[in-house]
Amino acid sequence: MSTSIVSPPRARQLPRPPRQLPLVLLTVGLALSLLPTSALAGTITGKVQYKGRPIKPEAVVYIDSLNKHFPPPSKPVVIDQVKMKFVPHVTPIVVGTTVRFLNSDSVQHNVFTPSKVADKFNLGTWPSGQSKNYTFKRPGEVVLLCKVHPEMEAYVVVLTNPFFSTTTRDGSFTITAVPPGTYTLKVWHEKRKPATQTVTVPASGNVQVNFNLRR
Ligand SMILES: [Cu+2]
Repeated sequence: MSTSIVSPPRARQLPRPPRQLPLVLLTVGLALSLLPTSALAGTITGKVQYKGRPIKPEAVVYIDSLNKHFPPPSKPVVIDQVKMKFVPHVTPIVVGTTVRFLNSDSVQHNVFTPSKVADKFNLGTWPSGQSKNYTFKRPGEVVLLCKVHPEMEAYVVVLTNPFFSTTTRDGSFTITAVPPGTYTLKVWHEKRKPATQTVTVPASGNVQVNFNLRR
């Protein structure tokens, strides 16, 4: 008895999915057509080499300038001090980003900079497990030093937009979600001269750019 009551609605429901499919396709098509063009984005990949070998230590590859304001991330970027080293050694950030400087060593560390673009800050000296914040307000290269350990050195590269990448051990980099267009792509390295190339990013897909630094 119960099966005879349940069965008819099931039978009626079966043909529905094929009928709904054109409506779904129409909705997806409409949604895609309403997306702003900035939703289209390509990827820049490549390698940075020095005298034919992967660049060491890491370089930063970035789009030089875009006439647009990019808000900094809402959460701080972390630079740690581990085994007497700043980690990471090179940190690219967008203007306005707050960096949280940690100390994970058992000894005390200090963080200061002689760089004017970061107001020659000195955050003081603090023990293991504590941290201090600094917000980088102007673009440029900032060297990080520790008064307790003169051999400690690292870099923050403050950029005007988030389209940047740090090179990996094999010298390769990937900059994702880049709006299509023609840009000036630059390489920053602590010891080598800056390099520049013009790059045209497609609406989707990949463009490859390789750098071979010489000095
Ligand atoms: Cu130190």
